Amino acid sequence: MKRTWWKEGVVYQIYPRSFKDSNGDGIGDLRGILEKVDYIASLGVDIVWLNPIYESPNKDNGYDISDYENIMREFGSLDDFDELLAAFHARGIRLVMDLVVNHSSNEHPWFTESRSSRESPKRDYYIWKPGRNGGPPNRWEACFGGSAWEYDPGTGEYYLHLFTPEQPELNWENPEMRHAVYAMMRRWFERGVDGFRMDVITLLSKDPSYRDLEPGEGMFAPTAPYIYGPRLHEFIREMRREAIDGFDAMTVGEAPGTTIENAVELVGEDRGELDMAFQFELMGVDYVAGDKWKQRPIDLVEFKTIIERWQVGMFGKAWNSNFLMNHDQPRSVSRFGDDRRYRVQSAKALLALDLSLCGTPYVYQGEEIGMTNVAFPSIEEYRDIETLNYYRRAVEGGAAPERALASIHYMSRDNSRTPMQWDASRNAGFSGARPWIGLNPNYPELNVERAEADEDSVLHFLRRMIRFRKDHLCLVYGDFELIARDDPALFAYFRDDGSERLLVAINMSSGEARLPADIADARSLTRLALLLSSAPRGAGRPADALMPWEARVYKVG
Ligand code: TEU
Ligand code: CA
Repeated sequence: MKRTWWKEGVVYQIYPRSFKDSNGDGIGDLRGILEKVDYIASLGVDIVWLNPIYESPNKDNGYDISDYENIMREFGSLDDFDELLAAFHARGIRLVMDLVVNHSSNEHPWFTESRSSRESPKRDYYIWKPGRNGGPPNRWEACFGGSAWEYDPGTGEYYLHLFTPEQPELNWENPEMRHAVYAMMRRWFERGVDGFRMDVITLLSKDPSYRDLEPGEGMFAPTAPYIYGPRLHEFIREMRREAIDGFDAMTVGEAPGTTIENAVELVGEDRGELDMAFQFELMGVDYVAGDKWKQRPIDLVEFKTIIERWQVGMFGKAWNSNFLMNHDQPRSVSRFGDDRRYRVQSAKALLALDLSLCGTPYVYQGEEIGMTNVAFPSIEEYRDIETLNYYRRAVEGGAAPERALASIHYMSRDNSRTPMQWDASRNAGFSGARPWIGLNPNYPELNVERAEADEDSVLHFLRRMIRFRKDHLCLVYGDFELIARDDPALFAYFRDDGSERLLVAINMSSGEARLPADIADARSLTRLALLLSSAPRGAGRPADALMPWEARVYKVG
């Protein structure tokens, strides 16, 4: 496969609202990020992805955009943006923005015009339909609860919204609307932006039948009538031709409903569509029947098998994105690690995993210091619309509040949205004012300043692991061969690019894990040269037994 910067780069995802507040209003902003640009560069990352920073009423924290070409007032100005972009570029860091064009805000002028009358020239920028039998046009449900259709008394029709009612779906069947989006994208590229992460990009094309879901067909099932619709690839190819070609750009599609089969089309090398995609199979590993609010214990063999399927299934055909959390997911160390007895060790193990797979690794703000889930004692401290809607529906449906809250403690998106923990000062050094959302109470001992001072911290290990990955491009481009498949604790695999062969061995448990006997025998152990271990320097450790959550990389042969 072609070699390029967005394959070899490591991405750091910043959720601006919670990263750093520079003007004391309790809300993170662009100048706050500017204050931390040297810290970001010190991680060794190459690309920063910013969650949406455009003008928005913030019903869904910026994923409801009312002006695609202006900066959200609370985050700063276009001048601040230009200064931040220049600061990143001066440090060799590229900037990827969040493109949210499956839907806009209901306060976008396009929607105001569209809903003004059935004859409005912008009516067809959105998806309007008459009711059926006195109710919505069909039985589609919105991701955040309730019907996906909102009745507009002004014009006597319903409009479609697959998220909140304040996020009306844009109508991608309308070429004028599409070309307005492409022109906007080109202007961001001309401003110097290096790429886009594309929100729910697999929803752009809907099945013209608008058929109801089949019984048991999940909201984000690959077959859902609003996922991978008949014109999706046509629209994406048109977007690439009209808005992306000609720029040295990176595109990553957030792709609900993606399987390996359809991913190879969406992001296949030379397909002329997207460069890579976020798949959600791994993020559903602890869901029960597709429901994120009903959790089951994670089975490591299943976890390993999902990763193996994507590593092998995409190899040589399409490029993977590897992530263990983002702003929609719980904190990785709490979900996949052991944030009580082995927080530091397991946070390192998870970063070692993310940074030793084939594909572009994504590290989310705070993951570099092993930030954990937060368990706010009451629903009043939560902010995320998805969480608040779930709690209300659950309690109205008869669930005990503490039961609903327990699910929220495990899975709420707010787990990843509490303020970045910079130091032990007030508000963790995030803001001089009361932050828009509560802090994780563990910030006095879990923060960047403390981590900088501890050579065995997650932070220093992340820097080591990123450097190691750059020194061993076998981890970027090499193939993937899983071993010890049924081992319930050990996650071990070979990576080989023809010029180097490495063995990655990670103890994904709080107990002991052993290298497989055939690997650990004296002969083969002598053929293994230990290049890296996440265990504290100088910690004595037996050759074939890994300490709890220890990650090792060996050179083979
Ligand atoms: O998320 C889309 C999506 O799939 C989410 O519904 C996600 O799976 C869910 O929140 C997990 O519980 C994107 C953005 O990442 C998310 O922040 C937005 O809320 C959503 O689209 C609507 O724009
Ligand atoms: Ca601020």
